[in-house]
Amino acid sequence: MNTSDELTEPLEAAAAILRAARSVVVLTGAGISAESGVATFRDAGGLWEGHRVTDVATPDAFRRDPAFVWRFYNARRDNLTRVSPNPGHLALVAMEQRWKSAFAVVTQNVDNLHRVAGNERIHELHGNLHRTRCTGCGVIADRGLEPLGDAPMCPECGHFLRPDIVWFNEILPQDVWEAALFAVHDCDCLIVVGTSAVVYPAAGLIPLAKRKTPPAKVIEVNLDPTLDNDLIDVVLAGPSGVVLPRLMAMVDA
Ligand code: BV8
Ligand code: ZN
Repeated sequence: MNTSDELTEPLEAAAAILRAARSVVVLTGAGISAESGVATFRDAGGLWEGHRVTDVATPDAFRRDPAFVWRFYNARRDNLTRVSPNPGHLALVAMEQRWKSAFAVVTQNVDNLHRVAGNERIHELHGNLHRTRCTGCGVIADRGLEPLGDAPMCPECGHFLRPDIVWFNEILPQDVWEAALFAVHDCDCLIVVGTSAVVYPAAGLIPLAKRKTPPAKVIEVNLDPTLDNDLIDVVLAGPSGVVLPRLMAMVDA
């Protein structure tokens, strides 16, 4: 029984935008994985509450104490062995099935949950906890979630391995960034899910979507919406694991 509530009206507006959309991009942040049991960064109890960014998420931190940084990332990799995609992730798979090659996920997340859920066109702006990168020869390896210890070495050249994660003050992988820019330039609807939108250049994709010609319609899905409303056409306030499935159900209703 479809009880109408305070979300019904904005959901209907968002569903109408999606029905008219030729191409859709979804920009996701840690909030989409919160209901799977993956800690966000800036919420209460978030990752940045227990750790200083400068101790665990910068190149200097790794140079200073690689074992300490590996312990931080291994704890998050270990947590991923116990989590799975939630209905919010699965709604994005349904979107990709509907819009096919005119759909892309651009994610800031490094938890691999969009891939596990079944999305294929995924642009991972900040890397992936499943991958290591060698500080010597640069080889990138998918190591899944196997335990790596706090000083993994490259089997090819013997140098230290690092997580294949973009740390602060590091540039994003250029091919991924360009693909994300292209997707947002081409979209006529951008859905922003579960991000505080404070980290650049990822957050810059939102004003880009609004300022390009023709501008895209922008929908924000957030438990605690914060984006300034001249960028956002429709705000869907609620947990993405509830909101996104309801949105997709309305699009095809
Ligand atoms: C670069 C990897 C330059 C680590 C990450 C001053 C001003 C502006 C910019 C800067 C500045 N000083 C420095 C900069 C640049 C800096 C930056 O943007 N800093 C900000 C913080 C001030 N950016 C960089 O350094 C980038 N590189 O600029 O390089 C350069 C150029 C040329 C040559 C050399 C260098 C690199 C940025 C990448 C950093 N790496 N992650 C790791 O993951 O371990 S960023 C980190 O934050 C994560 O990737 C995360 O994805 C990202 C954003 O966080 P969110 O995903 O938004 O998560 P958050 O917790 O913040 O928010 C959660 C949201 O979900 C909330 O809104 C909440 O309400 C909502 N929510 C919660 N539950 C739910 C929910 N929503 C729906 N449903 C729910 N259930
Ligand atoms: Zn190597």
